[in-house]
Amino acid sequence: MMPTNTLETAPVSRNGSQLGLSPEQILSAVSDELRATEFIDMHTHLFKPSLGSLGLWGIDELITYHYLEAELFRSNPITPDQYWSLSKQQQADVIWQTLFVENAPVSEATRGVVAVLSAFGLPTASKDLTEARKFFASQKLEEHIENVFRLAGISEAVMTNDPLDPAEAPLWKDSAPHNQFHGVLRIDRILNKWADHWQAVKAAGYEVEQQLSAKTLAEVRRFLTDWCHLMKPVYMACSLPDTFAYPEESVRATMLKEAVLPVCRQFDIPMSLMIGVRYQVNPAIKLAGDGVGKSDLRALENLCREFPDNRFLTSLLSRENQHELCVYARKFANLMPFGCWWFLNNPSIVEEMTRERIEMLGMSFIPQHSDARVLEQVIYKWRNTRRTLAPILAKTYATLAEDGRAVTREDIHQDIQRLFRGNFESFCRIKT
Ligand code: FIX
Ligand code: ZN
Repeated sequence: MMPTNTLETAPVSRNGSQLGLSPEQILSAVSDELRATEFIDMHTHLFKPSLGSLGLWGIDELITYHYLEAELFRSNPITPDQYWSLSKQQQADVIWQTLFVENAPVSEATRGVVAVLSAFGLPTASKDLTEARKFFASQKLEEHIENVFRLAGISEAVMTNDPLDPAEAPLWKDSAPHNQFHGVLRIDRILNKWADHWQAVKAAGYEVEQQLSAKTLAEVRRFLTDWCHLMKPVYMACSLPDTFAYPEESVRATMLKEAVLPVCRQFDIPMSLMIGVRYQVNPAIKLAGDGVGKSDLRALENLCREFPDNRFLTSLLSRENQHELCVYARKFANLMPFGCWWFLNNPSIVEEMTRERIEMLGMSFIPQHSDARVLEQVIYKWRNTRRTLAPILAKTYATLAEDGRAVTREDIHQDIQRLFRGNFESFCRIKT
C-alpha cells in the first residue's frame, strides 16, 4: 500500500527535482489527494441552520427527492394526484417499496440513498424505513451537519437564497451566519417573472412599477444592493430557459443589463447563469416536471463580450451544449464553466464532460457541484464525484508523463486544490 503522503518521499533526480510518479503511483496519489481535499460545494439548495425548517434532511426527505418521484411514476401505477394526496411518510414508503424493495436501486438517485444509509452503518435492504427513521430522528442538527460534511469531504456549501420567497426573506434579518454556509442571491423571480413579482418588491418598500422606467431600474438596483449588504452573497444566480437570448427586447435583458450586472460589478461578485431548462414539461409531477432543451449560446457569447468587467459562472443543462461551452470558455476568461448539472450528473456524462474540459481548459474550470436539496445527499454526490474523477485525472497525468513531463505528487495536490477550491474562491474573490 503506498504511504499516504509521498510528498517528502518522492524520488528525486540528481539535480534535486522530484522524479515523476509511475502510473500506479499516479492513481493512488490522485485518489489520496481527492480523499484528503475538502471541497467547496458551490451550488446547493441547502440552508444554514438559522434559516430554520427551510433546510431539508433525514430519510423521508431523501426518499421523496424529486429525482426519485419522477422514477416512482415509471415503476408504480400510482397517479400523481394519488401520490400528492399522501403524507410525506406515506410518499416515502411507496417510493421505498417500489424503487428499493420491488426493484434493485440501480439508478443514480436510488443508489445514492443506499450510499447514504451505508455511510451511517444503516441497513440498505430493509423492508421498511423504521430503523432509518429512528436513526435520523435521534440526530441533533448542528452535530449532524458537521458529521455529514465530514463524510462528504466538503468544508462548506453554497446556498440558493430567494429574497422574494415569502417563506425565506423574513428569516434573513435575524439569521446568524454559519461559517460552513455561503449565501447566494437567487433572482429568478426578478429576471424571469417580473410581471408576477414586481408588487412584492414594491411592498418591500421600493418604488417600482411593472414598466421598466429609469426610476424602477434604479429601485431594483437598490433592492439588490440592500440584499447584498444583508446576505453577503458570493454570487448572484438565475436559472434560465433553453430559449434564453441576449440581447433581446425583453424585461429580462433590460434587467440584466441595467440592474443585475451593474450591482454584480459594484459588489465584485459573479453572475451565475444556469441555462437550458424547459420548465414544467409535465406540471402534474411538480418539481420533477422540468425538462431540458439545447440553448443558443450566442446569448452567453454576447454577455461575456459586452460585459468584460462582469464574471459569469455558467452551467448548461443540455449535454449537446457542453463542447460549445468549453470553446466559449477558451474565448472568455470571464466565463467559468461549472458542474455537471441535474440530468448530467451521471457518471457516463460526467466522464465525457470532465475529459473534454481538461483537454480544452486544463484545470481552469469547476468540475462539479452537488445541487443537493437534502443535507445528506452531499455524501453520495461527492462520493460519486471522487469515484468518477479519480481515473479521469489519473489518465490525464499518465498521458502527460507518457508524453515526457514527469508528474509529481505536488502537481496533483495543486490541481485538485484548484479544481475543487481555488477556481471558485478566486472567481468569487473569496479571501481565504
Ligand atoms: O435551478 C436550479 O437550481 C436547479 O438545480 C433546480 O431547480 C433543480 O430542481 C435541481 O435541484 C436539480 O438538481
Ligand atoms: Zn440547483
